[in-house]
Amino acid sequence: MATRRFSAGGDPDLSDLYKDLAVNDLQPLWELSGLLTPAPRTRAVPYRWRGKELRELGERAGDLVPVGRGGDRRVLSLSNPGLGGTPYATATLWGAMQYLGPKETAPAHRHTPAALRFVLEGEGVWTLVDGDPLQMAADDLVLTPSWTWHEHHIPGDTPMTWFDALDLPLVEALEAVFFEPGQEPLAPNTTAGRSTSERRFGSGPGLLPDGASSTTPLAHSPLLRYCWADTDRALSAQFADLHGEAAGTGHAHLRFADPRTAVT
Ligand code: 1HN
Repeated sequence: MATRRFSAGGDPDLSDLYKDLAVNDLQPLWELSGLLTPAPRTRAVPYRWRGKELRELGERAGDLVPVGRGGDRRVLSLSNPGLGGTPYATATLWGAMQYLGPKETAPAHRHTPAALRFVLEGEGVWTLVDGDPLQMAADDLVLTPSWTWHEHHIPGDTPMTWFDALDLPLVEALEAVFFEPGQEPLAPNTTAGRSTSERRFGSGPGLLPDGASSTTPLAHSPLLRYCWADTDRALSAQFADLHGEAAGTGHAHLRFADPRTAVT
């Protein structure tokens, strides 16, 4: 019997009923409150984690904690003070700072939560996503869709930091988390060329390989790296063009979209 007992207010018949309900793992809706609220209850609070501290603490972890089997990643998760000690930035999103040092490799694995990464500083990391090597440089956006194999490499001498966002809390709430470790990683100093993903789908606006329609059976964008040079150029062009109301706001706005469908 795992259910709550409810007060019958001195009515012996009702008390019997409530006892039997509890024995049968049932709960009376008329005694429950707070299930349906007029508006969503949000537990996460607005909070700021400062980049300076994140970077310093990441570096210290880099000196003390190896990357390898076990944690697999040297990651500091943003733990929202409103969420009672869970390692989550919000009720549905994981946010974290990842630090990888010179000549290090974070081994291959895959999981159902999807990840996106914004590179904060450095260059020279490449991430292998389902066998496709994506270079990561400052301000790039890199996607690691659900259940794709991924591993990170720094063949050179410069450490790198990037921001990881995953839908892990949401997938966990759906009881749909699966994780699988991969093969042993390639040699740490292996370098990589340009990704197939970018060669095929990153040629420019409106340019797609013939036959790559929205019906291509891929549940995620086939473009896995949105490099900052492209984003910067598009933002600058839009900014230069602002007129009327938009000029007053001074904001250029872009959406990262699946190039096949222009849907996020
Ligand atoms: C993960 O796989 C990475 O691959 C980073 O870099 C952060 C946080 C929770 C679960 C898996 C990565 C992660 C993660």
